[in-house]
Amino acid sequence: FLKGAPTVGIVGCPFSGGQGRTGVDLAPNKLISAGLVDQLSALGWEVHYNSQQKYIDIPYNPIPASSPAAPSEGTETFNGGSTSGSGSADKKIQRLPDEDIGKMKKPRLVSAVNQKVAQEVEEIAQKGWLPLTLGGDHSLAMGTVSGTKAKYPDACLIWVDAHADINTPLSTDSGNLHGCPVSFLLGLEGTDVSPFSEWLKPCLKPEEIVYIGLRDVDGPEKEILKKHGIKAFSMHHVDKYGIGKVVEMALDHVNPDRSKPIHLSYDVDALDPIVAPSTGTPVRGGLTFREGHYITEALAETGCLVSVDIMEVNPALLDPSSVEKTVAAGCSLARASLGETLL
Ligand code: HAR
Ligand code: MN
Ligand code: MN
Ligand code: MN
Repeated sequence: FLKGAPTVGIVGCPFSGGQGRTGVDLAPNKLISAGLVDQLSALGWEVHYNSQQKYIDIPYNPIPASSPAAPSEGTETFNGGSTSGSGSADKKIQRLPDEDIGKMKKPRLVSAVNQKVAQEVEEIAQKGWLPLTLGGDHSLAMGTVSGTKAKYPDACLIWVDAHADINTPLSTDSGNLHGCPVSFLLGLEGTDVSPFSEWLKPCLKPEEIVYIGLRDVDGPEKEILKKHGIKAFSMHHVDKYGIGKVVEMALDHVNPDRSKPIHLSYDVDALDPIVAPSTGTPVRGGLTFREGHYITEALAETGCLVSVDIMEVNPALLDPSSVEKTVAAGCSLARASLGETLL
């Protein structure tokens, strides 16, 4: 599906507004500092990397409401571009309040950021390049999958995660939109809501998604999965069949002839917390290092991967050695997805 010499466009998304903990916005810079660009070049990819300035003019406060620095009311000027490299970091921008809409937290910010991400991912995909999106929290998949689908309408989605992220604005308990991206992509009940509905069109059918790694799924999410007949391989299935068989069955479901483009959305909390401890919502009993990497290797082997997300690394959590492990896992998952061969 990709054109010309293999080229990857890295989309750094320093964004944490889809959940309540700061730090996940530091991940793109950490993954790049760990040497990801050179590592992918060494695999034979031409690598393009953006400047991460795309959120600079979004007029909503990216600081979590619980933070002492957050405005309590009205508007204020705020030093935008929290993780910018240089130059415009001191540009002052008006920040507007972003009140909850129903249960949804920071809906305007999440929507505006994802609209930009969708555009950037689509632009890269339209060139025949592979967008590699570095989150940031998993709400960003609203944008990444929309962008991929704009170029490849028949793309299927493989979602590797401890969580199903399929709550709707009606079913969510937490109100955190990183628990909801899949419901928006599917256009489930309650997702046709402003401001998302102004740009986010349902682009995914229930039979086009498959999950691997689930082990913390909310009650209402289980109902949704059942109601729409969505295929999911939980850790129970990984234990029962082994990861090799699970990936084969997952592909047989969404891509029986191995002929469709594949978008891989990888939440590092799918990995066991021993392997990837520095993440916002760790859940014990996850994928081993090898199981986690096998998935990416097997998908690379299909030659159908057209878009990859590496999400939810949070370098602000736990001790330096945990952070290093988690960042290294993020980098190696990206390399394996882009065809790093073991032998
Ligand atoms: N299901 C819970 C909620 O909706 C927690 C989900 C999110 N955690 C993630 N996403 N890291 O995969 O809030
Ligand atoms: Mn997730
Ligand atoms: Mn998760
Ligand atoms: Mn939960």
